[in-house]
Amino acid sequence: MATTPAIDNAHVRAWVAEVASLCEPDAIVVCDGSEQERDRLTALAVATGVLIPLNQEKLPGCYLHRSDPSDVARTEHLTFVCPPTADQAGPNNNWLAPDAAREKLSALYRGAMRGRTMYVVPFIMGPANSPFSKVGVEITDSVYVALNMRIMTRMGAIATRQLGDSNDFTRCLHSLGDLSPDRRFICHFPDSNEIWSVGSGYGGNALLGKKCLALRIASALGRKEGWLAEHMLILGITRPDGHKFYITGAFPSACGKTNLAMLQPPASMPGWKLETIGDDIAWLRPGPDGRLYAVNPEAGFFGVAPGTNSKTNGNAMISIARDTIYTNVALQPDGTVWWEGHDDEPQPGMLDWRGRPFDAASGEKAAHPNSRFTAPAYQCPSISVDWEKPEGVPIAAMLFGARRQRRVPLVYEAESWEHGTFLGATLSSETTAAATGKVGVLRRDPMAMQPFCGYNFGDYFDHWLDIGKQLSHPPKIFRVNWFRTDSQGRFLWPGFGDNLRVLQWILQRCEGKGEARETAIGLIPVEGSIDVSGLSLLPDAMKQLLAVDPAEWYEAIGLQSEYFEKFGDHIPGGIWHQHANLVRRVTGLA
Ligand code: OXD
Ligand code: MN
Repeated sequence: MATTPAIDNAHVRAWVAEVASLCEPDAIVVCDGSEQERDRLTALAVATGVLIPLNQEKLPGCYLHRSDPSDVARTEHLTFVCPPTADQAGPNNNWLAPDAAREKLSALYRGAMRGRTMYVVPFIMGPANSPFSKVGVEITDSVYVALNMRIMTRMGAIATRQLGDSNDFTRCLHSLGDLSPDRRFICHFPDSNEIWSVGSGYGGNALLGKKCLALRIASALGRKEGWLAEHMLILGITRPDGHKFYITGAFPSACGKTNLAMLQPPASMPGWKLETIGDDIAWLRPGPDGRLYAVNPEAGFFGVAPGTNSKTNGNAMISIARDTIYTNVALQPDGTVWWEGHDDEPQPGMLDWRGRPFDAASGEKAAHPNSRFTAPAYQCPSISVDWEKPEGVPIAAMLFGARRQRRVPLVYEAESWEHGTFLGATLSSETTAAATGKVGVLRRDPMAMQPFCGYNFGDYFDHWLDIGKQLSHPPKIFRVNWFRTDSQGRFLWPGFGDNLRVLQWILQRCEGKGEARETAIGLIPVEGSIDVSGLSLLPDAMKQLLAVDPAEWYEAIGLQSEYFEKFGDHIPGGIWHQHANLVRRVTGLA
């Protein structure tokens, strides 16, 4: 059996020894995050077929990984939150009693690392030395995970230093197990600050700093400590008049957060400057000045490849041109990569994401719809100078968006923090390929956190309301919907760079300017107050995009109360109060 290497922190050392005696690895490697280590692990991954080198002239430092075909997305039905009672996890989570979860997973971990190396990966979520930051240590038997964690977090010696001799770190245990979906579990123990994952090598299931720590565990920690962990991008916007704003946006997976976070102003809006702070997760805290401050806990992007091209996201294309790990994209004969929606035509003789010759006539996709790139954030041309500010950036506006063909207008504004919390709490979206299951089905996704909130949604809404009470200058809250279609299913709004036109109105509202009319659901832009000059929209598009149809909303209020009732008395009065307001306004009844 492997001997435990020298680890200064006694708590980490004891835990590593305990895991080693359970999992029985052949060797133990403690990661330091150095370039030499990256090169060594990469060479090993190539030698063992875990990574395929790409064309090093065209894509320097880039590699392709093909995952097991049954392991290509987050598996929400196999993801559990394990506080002492089911009520604490809430109906929004799968729950296992902590002891039962430990027993079940211990059996799967027993001897699981025989013949494998165990990597000990210390990491920081958040900028080093920020009061926002949290340290984790992931133990994994996947070299792919270790290499991805190096990109997605501040990994290695920097984290070991930050931890010092403290016992305050999230214990993240990961084993590929046998990759069988029947023996795949991702369990979170918020009370003991632990994550146990087995049976998957896929991003959100295996890179435990991301969804598991920075959202599920962090949301529960945030409730205890007075902050919020959210599934949000963070974007800096400087207007031509020099005013700088920061906004966040919560959107479900694969609904364009990365594109919005890296937005490039359209040619019609010269003089605007957009800066990326984060594309997936925001940690938010009330600041001493009564504003809400955000940091991005991650250090890289784990973005969806299909649909990414220089028109939809030119900054991403540059970010992923070097030192990037691609997962489940197609491989071209010249050693470059391809996916549906790529700039270039595919080369003949391409291999699909499983490594089989691609046959366009088969109707199958060349890249998996949830294929991904893992790229360091500093490679992004639009990365903000403020992205590692320890105190974070002050947020002027927060957006809640979803993929909705009907009912929900292009944009509307909440009347208050409480109303905005209600708009977030009532978010629902058509499902995407980011999780296993059917695509395009409408499901409720409060704050885009349905898969990621580590405790009862009712208590979470209450925590949101509490945070609002601590803010003398809260951000304004908006709902947006880039995905509304007309009766023939055509998108009414061009999206991408032109979303900046909507952001322009939002920023005006933040300054008490911009024209809005009161409606049953909130404040809607007056037609003409969003600048659409130069756009070739379908006739009547703006009218349809800004319409509020009481009959459609009548249907919504019934669905909302049915949903909230599932949470019993956990739903705070403020949310019911907002619901009652909506009912009154939609039905016209006093
Ligand atoms: C992600 C997701 O990977 O939301 O960011 O699935
Ligand atoms: Mn996400």
